[in-house]
Amino acid sequence: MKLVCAIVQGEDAAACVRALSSSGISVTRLQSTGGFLQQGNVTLLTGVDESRLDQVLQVIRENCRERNRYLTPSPPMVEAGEMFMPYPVEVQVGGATIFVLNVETFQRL
Ligand code: 2BA
Repeated sequence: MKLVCAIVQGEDAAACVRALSSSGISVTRLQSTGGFLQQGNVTLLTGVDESRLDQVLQVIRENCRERNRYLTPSPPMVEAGEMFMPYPVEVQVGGATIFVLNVETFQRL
């Protein structure tokens, strides 16, 4: 068995969960926050038999897309009379960041 941890953008999460559930794949949705942008994202946890791993990855691929986000740098210390123009920096956030882990044991009590 494999555990798929997929970090996806909030906008894609609902469609992704719907598509997984309607394919008969169990999924848990956790609210999370990206360390770099400090913006909300969603972590999906899915435990599946290895034979369905490709299907899970395909569903995620079909429902998540890349977007550009903007990060406004925080102002540095400036001397009196100096000015800081905080130009936003463009960052590409991927469709999904996916980790696939081997599951040692799986129990439903
Ligand atoms: P964030 O950490 O908020 O990162 C958002 C996007 O900012 C990243 O998109 C990447 O394009 C950029 N970025 C991240 N760290 C950077 C840095 N130190 N310098 C410059 N640019 C940086 P993605 O790579 O698609 O990642 C989307 C989200 O997936 C991340 O949100 C984070 O929550 C998660 N993630 C990505 N890689 C991870 C990893 N190795 N371990 C754990 N979580 C990860």
